[in-house]
Order: sequence, then structure tokens, then C-alpha cells
Amino acid sequence: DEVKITRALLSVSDKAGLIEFAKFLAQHGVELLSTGGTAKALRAANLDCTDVSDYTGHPEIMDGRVKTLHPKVHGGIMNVRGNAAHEKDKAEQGIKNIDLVVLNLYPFEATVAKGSDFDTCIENIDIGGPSMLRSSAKNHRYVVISTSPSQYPEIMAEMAAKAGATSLALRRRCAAAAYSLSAAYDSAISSWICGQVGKDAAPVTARIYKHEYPLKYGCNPHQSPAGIYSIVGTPGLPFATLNGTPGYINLMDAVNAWQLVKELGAATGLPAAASFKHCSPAGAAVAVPLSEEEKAVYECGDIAELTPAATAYLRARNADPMSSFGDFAALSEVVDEATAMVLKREVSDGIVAPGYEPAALAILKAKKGGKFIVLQADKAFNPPPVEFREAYGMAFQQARNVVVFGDSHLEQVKTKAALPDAAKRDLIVASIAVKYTQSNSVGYSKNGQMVGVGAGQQSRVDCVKLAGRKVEIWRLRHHPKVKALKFKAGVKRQDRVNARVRYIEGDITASERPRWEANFEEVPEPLTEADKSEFMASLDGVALASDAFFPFRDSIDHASKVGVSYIAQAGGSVADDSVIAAADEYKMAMAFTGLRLFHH
Ligand code: 93A
Repeated sequence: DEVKITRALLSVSDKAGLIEFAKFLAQHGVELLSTGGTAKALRAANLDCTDVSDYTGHPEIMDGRVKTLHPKVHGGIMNVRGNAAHEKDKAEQGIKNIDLVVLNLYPFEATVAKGSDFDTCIENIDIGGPSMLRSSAKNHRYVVISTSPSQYPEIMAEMAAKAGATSLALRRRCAAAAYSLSAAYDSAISSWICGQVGKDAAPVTARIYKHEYPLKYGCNPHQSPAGIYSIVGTPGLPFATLNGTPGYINLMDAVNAWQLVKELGAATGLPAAASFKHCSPAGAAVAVPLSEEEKAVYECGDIAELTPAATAYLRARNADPMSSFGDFAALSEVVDEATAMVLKREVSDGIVAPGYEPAALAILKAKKGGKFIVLQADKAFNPPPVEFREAYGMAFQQARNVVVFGDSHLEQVKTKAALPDAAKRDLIVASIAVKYTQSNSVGYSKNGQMVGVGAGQQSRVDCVKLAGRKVEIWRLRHHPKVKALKFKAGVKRQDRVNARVRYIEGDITASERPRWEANFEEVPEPLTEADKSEFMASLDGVALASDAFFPFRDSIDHASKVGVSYIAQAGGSVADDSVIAAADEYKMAMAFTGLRLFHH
């Protein structure tokens, strides 16, 4: 299985490592054949080589478009050594064995990425390189095909150990790498040229993924292998990892959370933040300054300077701080020190943002014993307009949901009550949040902040109720009795959050009670049903967005219990008239957006 290398053809665009490798080959008595630019580089380093054109007896023509496309090249690569007929052809045509092909291709992807014009991109489609790559990979029984400088050390090590020969195992690995490169190269060309001829062109029938890094596992520890791939022919991944090791669900959260804050920031002109759990937001918000009461309720009165970014995250985290435990955070703006300080004391898995001030990055890197995940999003990243995903052996294709929710979606007000301009911001916040929430989803917002997100329910009204319960808890956290709770020193932040929720819920069991009471200096008086309903009755001005139409009026009835005054929903149900009548009964303003925002 070992084949000694006697003659090599070198033809590389990326000349990294070339000279060292060629010197090694020369020292092992390998004859070097080479194309124009590569030969020049070898000779400049005092290495002897034969021009391919001297070997073939045919000059490079047409500006190098035809230089290695010759039977003496491909016959030298592809002949079956020892085959009588092939040996006869070789002798008659003056063909010599080529046992090693060292090449890398014209940098097509880099040329496209630079924004080069059409003709320049076309000129950078390599033809001769992939042809030699394919012939030598096919004949790897005898030939080594090296397509990347990263392979040179391995090849040199084998040759050194085997007196100038290589093993079949190495040649087969190299062939596999070569065909993968060839597929990826053609895929990049195909994606680019399909884009050039417009969306009516034949659909892209195959996408090639490039392995970027492995993941510990997928959704669960027994789901391995797992990894992250970029799409060949695109500029790469949207996030750079600055700290920690993101997992599968972290990255799914980051993908959703980053899009949400990017859109929310752009739609409102304010810094935006999100707090994600299991691919849905527990909260999202824009930087509307916090009142003194909100600062007290959100336990952030001690922070000297609340910057807009810190304010946005505090609001996002405080929609539903019980659910936000161990969240993945996202910021639309550069993370400053104040935001990092807020995150520092929360239990959180990671963050994605377009940048980090050095002091903020240092704080975040130290979090979680150094394991806090910090991702830097590329603001200019522009994913392909069509996306694919695989499930159970099927690939699904759809156009990305690129619609940008804004004022224009709030023009069709169907109710007697008009939609005040001040309410539009909150409906935009809620609508963009549900756009990135697993369906069915609804979201309630107030003061530029989500105050209840309902995700992934099979029925819409359940979603309205579930999220409505979160609004109630959020609201009752402002009740004087809740604000007056006296926690013992040493009770952790998240334990205070959870104990308050149980206080508000009120259904504490006898066996739960002693442990719950142990949180407090003074055991609090119960928060009665009368306390709750009186306090809830004073809540109004809440905005509600739904990711699709309401099929019955029951959702409106339930929404009325948690202060909803404004609604944005798709419309288009057979029950629209009765849903509008219900909104009118409660004096709510309701806009039909004409836009369904299911998300999976
Ligand atoms: O223009 S080509 O498609 N025609 C060819 O016959 C050919 N042979 C090798 N491009 C061709 N190559 C490519 O030239 C190689 O794949 C390599 O990328 C590059 C090396 O050219 P040079 O040695 O002149 O720098």
C-alpha cells in the first residue's frame, strides 16, 4: 500500500508553506513540476523545477486559462501503475507518473466576499485545479492529493518515516478532503451565480455546510456528534465566541435573541435587550428609563449609573425574573460596564451583543468561574434570504421571515377606540418579541417592556391565560405588601424572586410553608384575593400582541383582566366581528396587522 513519491506537480494560489514543503520534497529526490506563478516562487527560493509547459510541450495559453489541462498531466496522474495497456500508452505519449499533486484553488469565495465585479468573480473560477484534484483523488490508490497547506506537515512526517513513501490511509484521507473541497467550491459558485440571476432562477438544490466547531452534544447529552457549520458560499458565522463554550441550545437562543434585539433596536431607535430561555424570550425591552418604584421592585436601586443598555436588560430580565433564571441575554448595543455589573449578579448562561467595552468584557469573562459565554455578533451579517433545516431525514426550505414590524402594521384599527401614538411603541415591542417566540405565542408589554410572554401553547387562549398570569405576577410585585417583604440577610437574589412569586400565588402547601417562611425576618400577612383584585383593577394601558388571529372572543375576555388597552393581531378569522365587538365592550383599541408571525 505504500507508494514512493518520485514526481510532484505543484500549482498553488495560496503559497503559504510552499517553499518549506518543496525543499523537503527536493531533499527526498522528488522531481518538481510547476505552473507559472508557483514555478516563479520556487525558483526565487533557489529550487529547481520543470515548467509544466516544458513537460507537456504545450505553452500555457489564454492568460493561463489553459495550463494543466493536458493529457500528459492527467495521464501522469490517472494511469493505473503496472497496467499493461496504461504502461503502453504512457510509453507512446511520453507520459511520466505524477505521484503527488499539491494544489489549492483560485480564491473564488474571497473574491466574491471582497465585492468584486461579475467578470472578476468569473475569472476566479478555477477549472484546471479542480480537474487535477478530481483525477488525483480518483487515483489515490497511487497518488497523494494535497489541497491545503495544513496537510503539508502530515505528508512530510509520513514521507520522512517511510523513506519518501506514503500510506494508502493517508492518501485516502487526502482524497476525501479533496472531494469535500471540490463539492464546497462548486456549491459556492452555484450559490453565487444563482444569486446573480435572481430569485426566479432554478432553486438551489443543495447547500454545502462547512464544519466550524464541534459541540459537546445536541439538545441532550446522548445526542452526539453535534456541531456548528457555516453555509459554504456565505461570509461565515454570525457570532464570534469571545469566552466560554456555547452549547446547542445556547446558540439557538443566541440566534433568536440577537435577531429580536437587532430588530427591536432598529424599530424603536432605542437600545434593546432580551432574556431568552429555550428559544423563547422570558422578557424583552427597550431602554425606557426606570422609575424609582421600578428600581426598587427590580432591586437595582444600588446601581449608581443605569445606562440605557443596562436599563434595557433590567427591564427584559424583570418581565419574568423567575423564568429568566439561567437565561441567555442579548443586547442590541455595545455592552458597557453597568450592564456587565447587572449581569454579574444574575444567574445567566451567556450573552450576545455587537461589542463589549473592555471593562465589561473583563467582568463577564470572570463570571461563572470563567465559563460565562460571550458571543460577539457581526452587525453586518446578512444571511441568505432562503433558509433550510433538517428534521427526521427531511430538509425544509422557506424564505426567511424578513418582514420588519412597524407603524405601518398598526394602521388598520378596527375598534371604536383609536390607537394612541404612545401605545404603538409597546405594540411594536410585543409584536417583535412574539416574532421570535415559539408559537402559538402572545406577548403583553408596558413601558417599552414585555411583562408577560406566552410561548409554545397549542391553544391561543391558553397562551393568553398563561402570559396573563405572568402579567399578574409582574404587576403584583409592585403591591405595597410585596415591596414590604422583609427577607433575611443571606437569602439569595433568585430565592427572593421565587419566594415573592409564591407569596403572590398564595397557594403554599403546609409542607412547603416552613421552608418558605424561613426566607423572612417577619412572616408576612397573606396577600388576599381582595388585595390582588383591587391592585389589578388599577392596571391599564397594557399592550397585547398575538402571533396570529384570535379564533374566539375568549382571549379578549381574559386579556381584559390584566389591564389590556391595546391589541395588535393578524385578523382574518371567521370570528373577527365578535372579537372586535368584545374589544369594543372593554374599550380596547385593536389593530389588524395582516401579518402572521408563527415561529418554529
Ligand atoms: O485557469 S485554470 O482554470 N486553468 C488551468 O489549466 C489551471 N491549472 C492550474 N487554473 C489552473 N490552475 C490553478 O492555478 C491552480 O488550481 C492554482 O490555484 C493556480 C496556480 O497558478 P500559478 O502557479 O500560476 O500561480
